[in-house]
Amino acid sequence: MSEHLTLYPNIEPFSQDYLNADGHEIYYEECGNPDGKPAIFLHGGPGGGGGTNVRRFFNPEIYRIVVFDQRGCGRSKPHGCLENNTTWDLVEDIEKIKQILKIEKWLVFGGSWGSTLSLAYAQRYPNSVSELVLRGIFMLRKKELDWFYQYGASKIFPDAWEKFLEPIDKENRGDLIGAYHKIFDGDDEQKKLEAAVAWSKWEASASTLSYKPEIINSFSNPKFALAFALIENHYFINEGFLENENQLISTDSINKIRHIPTKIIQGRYDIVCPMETAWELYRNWPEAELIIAPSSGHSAFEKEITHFLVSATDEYGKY
Ligand code: STX
Repeated sequence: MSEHLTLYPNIEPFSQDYLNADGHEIYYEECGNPDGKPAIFLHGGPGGGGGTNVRRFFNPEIYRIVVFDQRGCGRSKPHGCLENNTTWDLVEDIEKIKQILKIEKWLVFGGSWGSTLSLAYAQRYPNSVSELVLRGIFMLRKKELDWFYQYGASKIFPDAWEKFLEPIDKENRGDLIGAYHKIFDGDDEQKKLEAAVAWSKWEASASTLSYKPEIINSFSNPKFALAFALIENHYFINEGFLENENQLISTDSINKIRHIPTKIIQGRYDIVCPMETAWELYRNWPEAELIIAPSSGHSAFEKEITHFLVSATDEYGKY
């Protein structure tokens, strides 16, 4: 690709507020054109937070861009709170924010865990969704968790993997998500923090095709790492709070959203969420468009991936 589309310039929100629900204060903001086409950005992790760069995937003159920080992370409070924090709580939060903002339908944009949550939301509220832009597909099935947290990705990033193993005693390494959970659920705050940073750095190390120390550093920030690691681990231990692990990909579920214009954007060399999952989704949903970024990893900020994401919102911005 010779010319890449890049992120739109940074902009400030024109509104910011909190949704109060079940003891959580859930941050949300609007950016761009108040009269524009509504879109919501669903961040990854779970526990990653939205941040200020994700607005930039949308043309601010065309879109009314909504970003929210899922329960317990980013600018939402209490930070790291796992109570009343499930996939279906988040799905209800999204629908409530939509109602508060008097939006009828919106484009739903999500990568990684954001793609999981986008599917869960669209299948629960298909009439709320005008289009889907999904990246780095993750469906939280056992084989996907095993690949990244037990055996698989370890072969490609053995150096980073060694550091991920460090907080866990040798005899407990047969179930790493479980072993991390024991630490996160315990009382040793120092150990918890060290483990959270190790957990978070592992994911950062594998997220980009080439080595990006600045990304690894930002994931090491203790405040970020604690919410990110605790929330991810909580969702994984609970198998995403899904009825069964094929809930999001089953034909019955896809039938509910088959008619929604959808683009699936996937890095060929995504090590966090390998392309097999995107392929299986597309196999069950041929009406969706699958776009493979041929020389990219997982991150939305990989050059090609950013190009395809911006190109997708530009195209859907015409309708
Ligand atoms: N978690 C993948 C995921 O959703 C298994 C994810 N990875 N990194 C992120 O999200 C952030 C960039 C949002 C931190």
